Amino acid sequence: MNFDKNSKETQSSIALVGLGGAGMSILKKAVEIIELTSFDAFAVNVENWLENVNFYRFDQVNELISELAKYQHVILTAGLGSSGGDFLAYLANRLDNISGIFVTKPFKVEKTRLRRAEEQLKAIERGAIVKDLNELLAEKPDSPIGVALDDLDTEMAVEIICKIIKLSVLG
Ligand SMILES: Nc1nc2c(ncn2[C@@H]2O[C@H](COP(=O)(O)OP(=O)(O)OP(=O)(O)O)[C@@H](O)[C@H]2O)c(=O)[nH]1
Ligand SMILES: [Mg+2]
Repeated sequence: MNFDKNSKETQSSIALVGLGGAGMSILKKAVEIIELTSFDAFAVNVENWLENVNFYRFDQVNELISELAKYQHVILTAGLGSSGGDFLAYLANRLDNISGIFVTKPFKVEKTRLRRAEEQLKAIERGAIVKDLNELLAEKPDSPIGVALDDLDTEMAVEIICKIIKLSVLG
């Protein structure tokens, strides 16, 4: 992680971008697990503040795109179905240095969001790793939903970190 934002020498070659509440939650897990020198962290449209994470709002999209274009690899993560997913699709189709997309698909009860998520997936012009939250209910029927989501965010973060390590090794 880059502690001096203006110093090119310390900028990592990998940016991890968490969009919306779920994206931030996954990003936060990744930041907790892996050393911050491995990637630069970006959060978009989130409420919670986190030290050493670069924050952007949706209306700062152009600034964000120029910032992300400087990286060799960009990894995006969000819970599809709402504004974070829309923004993820937008970024995914405008950057040519995307190296990974990690998203969740909403619960069936989130009918409108599920439809919106399908549209977002269709809009993303490249492959994405998709975790279906409905499988979570089947896998952990006895877990309180908050705990199951928390575990899932950790699993997603671990997958993202594996990707970051691969990219770091392979360049
Ligand atoms: N991975 C994960 N997904 C979640 C969690 N909570 C909710 N979700 C899913 O993520 C979807 C998007 O939620 P948010 O990320 O909060 O949406 P947003 O982009 O911030 O947009 P808003 O609707 O304005 O909150 C929800 O519809 C759920 O399916 C969580 O803790 N972890
Ligand atoms: Mg939210």
